[in-house]
Amino acid sequence: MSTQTEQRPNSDESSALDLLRSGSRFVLSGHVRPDGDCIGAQAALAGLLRALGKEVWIINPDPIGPEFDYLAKENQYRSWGGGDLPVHDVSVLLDCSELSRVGELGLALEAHDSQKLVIDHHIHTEGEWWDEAFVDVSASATGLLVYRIAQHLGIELDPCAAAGVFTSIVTDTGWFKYSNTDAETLRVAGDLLARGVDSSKLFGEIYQRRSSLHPLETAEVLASTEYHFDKRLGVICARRKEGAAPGALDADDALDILRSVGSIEVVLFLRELAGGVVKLSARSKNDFDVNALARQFGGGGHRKASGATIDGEIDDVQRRLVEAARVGFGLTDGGLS
Ligand SMILES: [Mn+2]
Repeated sequence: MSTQTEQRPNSDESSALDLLRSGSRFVLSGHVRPDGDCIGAQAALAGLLRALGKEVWIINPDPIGPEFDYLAKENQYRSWGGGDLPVHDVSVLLDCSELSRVGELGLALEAHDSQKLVIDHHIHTEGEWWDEAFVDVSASATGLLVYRIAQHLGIELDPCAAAGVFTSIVTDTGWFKYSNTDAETLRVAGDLLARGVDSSKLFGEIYQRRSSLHPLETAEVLASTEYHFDKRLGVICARRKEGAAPGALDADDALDILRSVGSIEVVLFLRELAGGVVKLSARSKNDFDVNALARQFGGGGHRKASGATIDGEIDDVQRRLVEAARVGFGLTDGGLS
């Protein structure tokens, strides 16, 4: 009843598989503010490593969101606050291949004498600091790569690991809406349902347990919408409120509504964080390359979905982003706005 992986592992992938087989103590990590793909892929890899009799720690730069707590029943997600890392011989970075996205934890992992493995689907531009890599930038989610790994290793995913892969896929494809939803994605999702994953239950867990403030916060940030360049670009700013706890605002919810506008090609979501830092989420509906846009601001990701953490005052960051988008659209200075 399993879906066979179409391809045999290439030589890089075979070396990565060998490291997973030969290691005994693993630290799994990921990027700052870990998302559903990162957390789901970690749950899946932790499950399959345990099935191989390995010891596993999951240590991220930040805690996981409460919407993913169903994956924490079988796994302990630690967030790193400094200090010694557990004794380990292999560290695995998932859904990220650039140490600059792992915060201080990245430096600690790099300094450790463990073997390094990355499992990722992002375009990377920084140097190759790892020993082994299982990377496919065409994969819809990192969790899909862990599914392929399980197939190559001949390991049956346990229920939590299967829920992890499903979580990765649905969060990175916008529940199968985005253009990264390919045939393999749907075949694997189908296989996971056949293994007992409850799609509707997981939808409820992830998207229907939010605070009563969620619709109000979403409405408030949507009211900040600014259009540029004949409404081809839409920009939303979520300003930080002094003394307010960080809300459960989901950038993709607001971006989805803005993306539904017919003329819109690119949407930018700017979230003001403490300490003069702005978090950018950028999405494109067509050929506009938001990875290239985010790269100019020290971030990156994919052609149609990217992000960056940018130092600066939010109005100034917004102005710089709109100017960069103007160039990205091929419009000259002083053109339509
Ligand atoms: Mn991902």
